[in-house]
Amino acid sequence: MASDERFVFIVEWYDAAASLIRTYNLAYYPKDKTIEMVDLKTKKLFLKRCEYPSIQLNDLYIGAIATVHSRQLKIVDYADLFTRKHFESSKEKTFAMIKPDCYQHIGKIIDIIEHSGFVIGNIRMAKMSLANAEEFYAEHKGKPFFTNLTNFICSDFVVGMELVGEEAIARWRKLIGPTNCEVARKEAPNSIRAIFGTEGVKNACHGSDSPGSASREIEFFFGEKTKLKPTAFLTNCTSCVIKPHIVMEANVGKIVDKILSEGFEIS
Ligand code: 3AN
Repeated sequence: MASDERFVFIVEWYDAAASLIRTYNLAYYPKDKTIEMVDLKTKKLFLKRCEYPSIQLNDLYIGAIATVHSRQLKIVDYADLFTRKHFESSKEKTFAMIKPDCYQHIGKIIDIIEHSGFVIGNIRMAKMSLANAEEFYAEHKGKPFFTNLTNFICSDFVVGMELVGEEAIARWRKLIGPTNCEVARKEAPNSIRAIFGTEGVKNACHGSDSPGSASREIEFFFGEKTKLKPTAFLTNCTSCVIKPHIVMEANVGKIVDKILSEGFEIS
């Protein structure tokens, strides 16, 4: 690693007091794990180069939120060609979905994801309507399993995730295994579908099959125009906040699993 190597991103911070969005360059120096910020409007140093252990290289990608001194900074772009080349060659996004048959295993599946080199860039629960499910699986319209599949997908909660990592699309598909769970149990016994799936339709998880599908499916779930409704019951509930160190230590799945195995529902 070159001693002066640094990755620079353009980040935005919404300054509520002034009601405006401020933009900065956020530089990360891998050698000594330090960061530095420059205000893009005034061109002045905003944060002197310093150690900032809660930000690691894995946390830096387009769309991520980096919290620096209580400011939530949204990473919106690369600030130089070196950074763009480095990140675009290695990082990819995919869309993963835990299907209704695996509600009870959400924590276990998140745990597998956390320990397989992915960053969970975004996650939400959804209860699809039939129209949502038919739109999501539009490419399968007319196939013999389409009605079964769409009825099943809207039968209960699903969890959608944007996964970020090297070759995320291919790696997530390998991790979930063959479509048919019986085939998965024979050919890829450690895959998620082999372990948690039942048959063809009830096969535990979904994974995008191409960069185009990944963008479309991420937009479908997380885009501003998403048609998916919030799922929170808001009655007889409590709120659980999983703190950042748990995310960094890849222990979110274990906590979710504990919550579900204690008999709580997550809405
Ligand atoms: P995959 O999810 O493995 O990429 P696709 O995209 O061919 O598979 O199919 C989408 C979903 O449709 C599958 N996850 C599965 O739930 C269902 N499906 C696909 N093929 C069959 C089949 N032959 N019988 C029943 N369900 C199927």
